[in-house]
Amino acid sequence: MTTDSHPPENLRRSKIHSDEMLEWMQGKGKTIIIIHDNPDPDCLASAMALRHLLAMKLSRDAIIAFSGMIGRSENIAMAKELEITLIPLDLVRLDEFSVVCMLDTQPGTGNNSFSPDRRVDIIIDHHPMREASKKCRWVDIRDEYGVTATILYEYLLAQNITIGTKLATALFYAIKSETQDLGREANQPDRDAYLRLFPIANKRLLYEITHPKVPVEHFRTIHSGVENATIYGKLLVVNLQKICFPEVVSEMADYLIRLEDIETVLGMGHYNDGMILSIRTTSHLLNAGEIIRRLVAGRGTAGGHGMMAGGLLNNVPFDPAALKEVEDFLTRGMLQELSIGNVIPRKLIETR
Ligand SMILES: [Mn+2]
Repeated sequence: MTTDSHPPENLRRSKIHSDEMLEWMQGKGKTIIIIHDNPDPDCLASAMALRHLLAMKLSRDAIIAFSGMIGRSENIAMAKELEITLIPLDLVRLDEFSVVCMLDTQPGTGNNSFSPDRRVDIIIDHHPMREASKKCRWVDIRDEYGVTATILYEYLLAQNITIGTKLATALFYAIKSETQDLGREANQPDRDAYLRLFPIANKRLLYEITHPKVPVEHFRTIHSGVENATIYGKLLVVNLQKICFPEVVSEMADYLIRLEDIETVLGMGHYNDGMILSIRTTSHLLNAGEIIRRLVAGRGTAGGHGMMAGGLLNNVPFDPAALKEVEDFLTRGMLQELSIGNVIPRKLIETR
């Protein structure tokens, strides 16, 4: 709690930016909030918060649109328990909207399905700024933040808007999951938001979200992940082969990075016509986002931050030879990036 009469710099920035943005939106018509494909807790909570802000300040009901699917059981539970209404982007008539907002992603990044030729008015994100984003009208990109939801939390605070228990739970869970309880890439504003939201978050709902029932595929994926993991010194590479939903690759990367002596995990899995990729690292000397962009250069799209990143390799046919070729090519790239030479690969689990 700030007792000082001058709020910290970040809150002042949130106040000025949200004031001006809301003022600009005053006379405008229908509003759409676009989040990234295969939504995660951060973009879900951010969208819920922006929708609430617009309802309270402008009496405007915005719609939240996404593409892909929600596959991870925790995220399905979050959308259900917190009643977050989402509309598939393909079902939306985009010409009806006069204000387009994009959250936790930016135009043309490859992780949202909004045509890069269309106008975006508002971007709120914590990924590094893209060239194309600079021409949008309202851009609030803070790549020093661990979570986009923290920025939206600050807007609500700055605008004196009451945060109900479901919204508080959503924002709290977004910060909790994205930063792994403030342990990963969290900054002071994320810590402040987490601590202030904790008392108002509903603990029973939080429990439902963090302990969902999971389908048998979850255990099959753990099985195949453990069986298909190869260790190259401090690097672990896991090829999950065919996956049922995209987020499972990052989920397994988070699971396997806990292995002793492993510093970096490269995960991959085949989905639709491509290969979903995820990198996790505990090394502060590496930048996962830059590494993954170099790995997929010319063959797909990728992005991320220092310790976590994701990407997609396009046009990978589903056959064992092609999957092996992709795994070998990415592994070579990773070994080069991490300057690992002359290492004898070994399986995580030797099977007979
Ligand atoms: Mn995020």
